[in-house]
Amino acid sequence: MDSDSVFASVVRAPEDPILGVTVAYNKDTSPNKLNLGVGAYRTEEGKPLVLNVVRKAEQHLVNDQSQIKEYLPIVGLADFNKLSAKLIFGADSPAIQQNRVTTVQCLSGTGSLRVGAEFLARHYHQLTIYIPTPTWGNHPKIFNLAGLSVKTYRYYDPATRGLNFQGLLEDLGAAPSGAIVLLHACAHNPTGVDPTLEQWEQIRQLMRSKGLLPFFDSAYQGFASGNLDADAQPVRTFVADGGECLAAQSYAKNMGLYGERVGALSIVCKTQDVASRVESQLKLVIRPMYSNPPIHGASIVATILKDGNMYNEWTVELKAMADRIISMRQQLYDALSAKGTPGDWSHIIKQIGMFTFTGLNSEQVVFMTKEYHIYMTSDGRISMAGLSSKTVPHLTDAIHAAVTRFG
Ligand code: PLA
Repeated sequence: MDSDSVFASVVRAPEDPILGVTVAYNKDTSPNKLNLGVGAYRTEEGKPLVLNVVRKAEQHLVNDQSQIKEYLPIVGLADFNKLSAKLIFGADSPAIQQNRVTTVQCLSGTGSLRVGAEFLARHYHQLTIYIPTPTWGNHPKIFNLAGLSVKTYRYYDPATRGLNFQGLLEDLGAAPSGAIVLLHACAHNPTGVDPTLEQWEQIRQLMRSKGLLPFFDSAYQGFASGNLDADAQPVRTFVADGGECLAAQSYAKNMGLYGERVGALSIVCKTQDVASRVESQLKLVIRPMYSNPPIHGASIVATILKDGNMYNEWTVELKAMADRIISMRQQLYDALSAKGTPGDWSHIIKQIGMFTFTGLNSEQVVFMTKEYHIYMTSDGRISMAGLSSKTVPHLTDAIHAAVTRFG
């Protein structure tokens, strides 16, 4: 009997708003079903992709008898950490050369955000973090659980389907001095709307003048433009001014290492001495949480990043993924235009990165899932990486029917 259980009063929790979409998709038996929920790259054939260069690195690791399975240090694989900092801050970054960056290997982007947030909750004087509206749904949960208090700043303007730059400047301008600000480094999720470099420069000046602390979430480096350096440019301008910041990196998307859970947290400090004390405290955050990070994924990344040929091969494969997404944007836009679907759909080709924030409302989303077996998050976000030339017509029909019916 249920009532005999000591857990009898546990109520059923709702599915996760993003990962729950995949759960629902998996239960659907329709041959036409299409999962545009989670941001996971698919090939033109709709299949998950393991990069050739990743296979190569794994082969290399398997053949290398010196590879062992000992515990890593609490901060992770040293090579991986160094190379990850170089990847985001640039090979010639003065902050790296001056040894004032500490980088610790964490459990992908999520784990890096969580470790960074717990460190801030313990050691930073301002416990408020500002996140954009909207943002990735896990952000407020991660920061709240780490002990930070979450406030929002305006970001997206539904009327223009672009950036509410004025609102952003007003809200950050009104934030208390020293507050933490979460910034999507590129390819903003879910909106696909990024500031221009000129706007980034204004944001940087405002934040530095008020002493706001930037915390970059870099989950899509290389996925916005297809170029790793171009996508890291906003972060690099914040480091170039000599100020401090945090950055959480994920290799889930750009190396397709989703399930390996490989990422890094870097904290750029004013001096080498501060950086080394910060690192000593990061170890105290990590040790009781999961002790030390897993070795395999980080070894794959380090193998690729330190070998010139493999690195180049990676950039080519990464660009191919970014290009396929960009071509999906064009194909979907062209198909909706050809069909004469009511409304302006130009945001599909203007937005950047993995997602299109379609503007479809929750009623239209429910309809498309029920009638067309197309799965997406209820805010109308679709993963362009889940689309292919073959499925564009089906999605076009569904959007057309949804906006005609519930316009
Ligand atoms: N930050 C942002 C902005 C993200 O979009 C995601 C993943 C992460 C961090 C964390 O990724 P990681 O821990 O796997 O490195 N967002 C996905 C998946 C792709 C998810 O929700 O977990 C999404 O569909 O939004």
